[in-house]
Amino acid sequence: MNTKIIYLVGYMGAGKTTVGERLANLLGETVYDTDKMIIEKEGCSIQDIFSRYGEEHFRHLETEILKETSMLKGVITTGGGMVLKEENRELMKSSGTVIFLECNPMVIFSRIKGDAERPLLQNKNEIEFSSLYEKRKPYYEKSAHIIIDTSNSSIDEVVSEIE
Ligand code: SKM
Repeated sequence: MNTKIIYLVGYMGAGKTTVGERLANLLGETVYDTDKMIIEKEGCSIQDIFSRYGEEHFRHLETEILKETSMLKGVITTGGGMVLKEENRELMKSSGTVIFLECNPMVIFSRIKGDAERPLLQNKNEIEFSSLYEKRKPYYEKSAHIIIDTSNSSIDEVVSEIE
């Protein structure tokens, strides 16, 4: 397995960013977050990109950023929809180790509901949010070398399991 890069994939709110930062710290590596990189490069929020140019344009930017990060070394935390394109799944799998942070969508929903910076969360109730997760789950699973269930674990437990 290629461990030059550790990719964290999973649904929005699963804890990828926090786990990624702690993990990178522990390993003495740099952490890169694809959502943050897109925001910096485009100079506007993800919410703005979605509303001005649409989701498809965002997905294109996401793939471009992934290509850049695949040349780096470190921990890469990915947007919740990164696994949707086969091209992205293949690139991650061939350039690093992909870890899926599995989670219970009901638990996540209660934590992140109302977050205006998550366009795909807007106007969704708990059932719709969970059903989007169920639709995506096969893609997270397909993309991953390792699956870690985070539903009943603390951030520290997840980080030490990965370590
Ligand atoms: O990448 C962002 C964006 O809001 C889309 C997304 C998704 O499709 O689940 C998750 C976020 O990380």
